[in-house]
Amino acid sequence: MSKLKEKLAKKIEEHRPRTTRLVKEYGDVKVCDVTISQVIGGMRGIKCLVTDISYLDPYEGIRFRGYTIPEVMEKLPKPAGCEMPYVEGHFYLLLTGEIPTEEEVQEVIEEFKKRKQVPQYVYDLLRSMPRDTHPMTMFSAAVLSMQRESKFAKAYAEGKMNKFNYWEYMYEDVMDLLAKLPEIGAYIYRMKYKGDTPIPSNPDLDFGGDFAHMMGIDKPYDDVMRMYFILHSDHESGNVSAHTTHLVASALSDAYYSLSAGLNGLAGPLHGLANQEVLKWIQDLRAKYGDKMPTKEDLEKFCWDTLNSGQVIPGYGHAVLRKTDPRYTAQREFALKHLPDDELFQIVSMLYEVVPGVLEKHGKAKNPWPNVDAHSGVIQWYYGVREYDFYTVLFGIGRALGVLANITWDRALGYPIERPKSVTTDMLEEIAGIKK
Ligand code: CMX
Repeated sequence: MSKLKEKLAKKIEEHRPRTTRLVKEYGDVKVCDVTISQVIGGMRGIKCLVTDISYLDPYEGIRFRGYTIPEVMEKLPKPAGCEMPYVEGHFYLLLTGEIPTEEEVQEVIEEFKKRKQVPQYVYDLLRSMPRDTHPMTMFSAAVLSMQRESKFAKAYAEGKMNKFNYWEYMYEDVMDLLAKLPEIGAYIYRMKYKGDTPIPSNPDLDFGGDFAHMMGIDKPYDDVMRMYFILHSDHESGNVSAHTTHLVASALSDAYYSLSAGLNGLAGPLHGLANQEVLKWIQDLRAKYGDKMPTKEDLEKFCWDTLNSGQVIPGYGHAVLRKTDPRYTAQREFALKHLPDDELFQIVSMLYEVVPGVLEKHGKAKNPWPNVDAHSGVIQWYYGVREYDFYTVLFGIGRALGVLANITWDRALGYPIERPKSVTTDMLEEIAGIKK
């Protein structure tokens, strides 16, 4: 057993009695009430999911295992000469709740190395798809196609497992799957946009470093991607990609089925696809003003044109956050250091000054501030990744770290199949006292 798995086994044993006790002794204690607007309005704010891996405060933003983004970036071990921490160390933190030592990070790197070989049939599948297929469709299909490798599904079919060791097979699938995602993502990119010139993996590199190498982009893109994967990893359990992955896994579907489903949710324009929408929107803005740098007044007018045509301003607003997303701020700080004079970055900075005021005047969005997606495309663009329909795949590789850590714990703690109850409109009208 790997040291990471051993550590996890110990943590799970310690944690299980807490969950059992809450259900057995305090199962009837109320957590919150539910209103009609929550029932109709996408369950917004209903407290009905459990995760200890991250927590999103509306005003502070995300904490991973209790650590803020600056704390994570400062405390996790980094590769020599690099600005950003190892992605493997962040995964260790998400899974165990502990900041790993350099040696513990190296063990995860070794684990991934052993598991990173992508089966040939995945490449064959990707190559058989029409080249204009959206990269998220390719990515999700690649993940799903590997379901035949699932150790959980195989052991379940053989009747080998009992409930208490389900998680061990889930862990194996999660590690196998995560190790392959950078190569699959980079392969899609090079096949689709770079004249079908995939670059083989370099086994001596870490998750972020190898991804940058396979994308064919020089330093500091490796640091960009370490930062990017860490920032996008987890945002507690209620967002569409995390919730979908959890929901599908709750039926004892394996990690391949579950992650593929979560990625399909991430591909929606109100969720992860917003990063491509932001770049598209900014390119439309630039096309409108030609070579001239737009003024703040131009930007304001462009925002109103978007809103008046019934569209949302991509990259702004959030279902939970009520301030600037600290994931936006972390990327802004990186851009201020590495690309302060970039024209696109300057437009993004001006938008930060203009959009919140416009959205406040518009009076609909509960949160007028930027989210993670408002900034991510600009940095990718600067380092040469200009095919913006690829951006959500980058989000997906990062998001996999969080959702896969979560479903490992879901299975360890025996969370049951998810099954909320629906009501009819007649029933709601009766509850509201409109109808007798
Ligand atoms: N531009 C215009 N209108 C917006 C808006 C925006 N950026 N954000 C919210 N609104 C509108 C909503 O469409 C809604 O309008 P209706 O009452 O007509 O339906 C109203 O304001 C209230 O919405 P809300 O409660 O503030 O926000 P929700 O929780 O319903 O939705 C989100 C959250 C992110 C989907 C929404 O803010 C949005 O569409 N933003 C733009 C897309 C985006 O950036 N998505 C990425 C989010 C981060 C991620 O998951 O990757």
